[in-house]
Amino acid sequence: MYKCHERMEAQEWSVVKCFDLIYINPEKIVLMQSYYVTTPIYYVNDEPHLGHMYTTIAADVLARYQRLSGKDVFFLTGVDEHGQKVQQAAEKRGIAPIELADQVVERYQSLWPELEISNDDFIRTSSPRHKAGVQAMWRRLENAGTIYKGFYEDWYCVPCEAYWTETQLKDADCLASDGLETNCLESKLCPDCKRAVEKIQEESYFFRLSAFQDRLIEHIKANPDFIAPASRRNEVLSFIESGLRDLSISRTTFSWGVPVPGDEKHVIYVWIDALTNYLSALGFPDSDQPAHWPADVHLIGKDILRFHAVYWPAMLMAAELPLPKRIYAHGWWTVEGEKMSKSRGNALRPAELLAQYDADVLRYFLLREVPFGQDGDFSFSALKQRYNSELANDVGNLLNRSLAMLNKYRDGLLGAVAEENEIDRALIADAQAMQREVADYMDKQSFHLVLERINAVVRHGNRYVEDNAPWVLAKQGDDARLDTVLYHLIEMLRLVALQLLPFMPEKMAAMLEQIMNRSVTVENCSFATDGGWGVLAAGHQCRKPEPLFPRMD
Ligand code: ME8
Repeated sequence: MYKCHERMEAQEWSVVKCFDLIYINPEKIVLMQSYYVTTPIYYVNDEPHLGHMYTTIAADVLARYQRLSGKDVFFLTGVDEHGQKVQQAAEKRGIAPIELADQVVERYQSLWPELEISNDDFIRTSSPRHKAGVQAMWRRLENAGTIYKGFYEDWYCVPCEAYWTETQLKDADCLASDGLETNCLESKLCPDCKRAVEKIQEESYFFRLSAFQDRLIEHIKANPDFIAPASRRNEVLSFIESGLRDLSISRTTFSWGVPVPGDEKHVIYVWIDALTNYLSALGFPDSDQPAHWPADVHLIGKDILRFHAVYWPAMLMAAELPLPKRIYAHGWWTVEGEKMSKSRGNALRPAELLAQYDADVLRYFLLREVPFGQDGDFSFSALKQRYNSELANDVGNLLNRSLAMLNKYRDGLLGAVAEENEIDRALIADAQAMQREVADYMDKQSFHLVLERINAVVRHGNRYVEDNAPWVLAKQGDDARLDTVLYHLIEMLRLVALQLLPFMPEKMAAMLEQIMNRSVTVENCSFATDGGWGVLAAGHQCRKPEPLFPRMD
């Protein structure tokens, strides 16, 4: 597998430049565009919660959508096992950090299939392949002259694994992130999480972050889509413009991490370690130009934007590697109006949710309820309301009544389309426009707009039923018009299910199976083969309706 621009002559390159990958086998040359999507790697000091589910589901939807679009997708998730926070959590439990990591990794690895997460790889930062990647990254930074030894004397927030200067600390705010009082007279608080920071005084290696200030500003300004949403981009720009200090990138006062090559009493700063996962999972350093790099999108939460949009691009610039195309910072969930926290004991756990709702319903709700990028509130009443109105009443009901009529009047057989009228053409045009608009929204990670747009077609379908009243046509014996109406309904529902497939893989595969009368898998389904209007032929047999979304009481 080669990156085409490296191996091809200029003239050939101009022909294929929209493709990132070229597969060469003796029979044929297949051009496929690469799509690389990542989630953050999650700390193993705590078990998975709603926030972890959210990013991973969003990444999964993108991965599934791009697979259906015919791209060569690589979807990565994993866990962040090193650092002081994990070491302290393990000490608290009286176990070794690796034992804690092994336990928590198991929780993630068993959770993701339950949520239908289709990741192509799962990276652990304790794995030899990752450690080799991190040490190689360190050497690259060192060889580029961007690392020097010094002494760090300032503040550190263990929960955020972040360094702070005295002036950045906000000791005026005495409310911790979980709303509990902290002793702010005695302790300095982290500006981000509002928990106590600790003073560090130790020998440390530094990364010349300050040297990249101008290039970072230039890159962000020249690439308006690099950081999304736009409000986050402005935040990052003003952070950089206020002046970057060199970054301490090693610690000597604990040992749970990747040793600095050639100076093993230092462990590499956990964020340098963690960020490198996006490359180590692709085979870096063995594969110097990993096939899927650069990433198309790193999905992250808003709290870890600085690490991804400042430190990571600067590291890549120093290492002379391409930058990711986009960093998207989503918002945070509260639960029933309250901030989730361990101390309040209200962190919403996936097991609790999956005991009550199908994974598909949770996936739909999380991406529908709140615009990606904004904060939002998770409430059981909102979930039930959306489910009943959009899934049970709209799409579920339309599928049921359409298939029920087709079975009642036509034994489940699609008839030929007679003359198409204005109403039919409007429905077709709407379904086709939906596909194009969904593609645009997907490119911008605007999941709620995708779902809103699909729902608009479903509502159009429900109006189409009312306007055409197939039961009247059946009574009148107007077979030609009845066949035409039923065909348009079923074909429209098929396209709706196809667009919803990345969001609700199980339910929509079931919906497509009822319509297409065959099993639907990643291998036998794509936008190219199934995305056009009119794929179903006259005489096609549909199945009997089986309700997908029974109403919730
Ligand atoms: O930050 N709503 O890991 P992590 C939405 N290891 N998202 C939330 C949330 C909430 N209430 N609470 C947390 C780390 N998150 C690092 C990442 S990547 C190289 C290293 C999100 O387990 C949070 O925004 O603490 C973050 O994106 C993610 O959970 C992982 O958090």
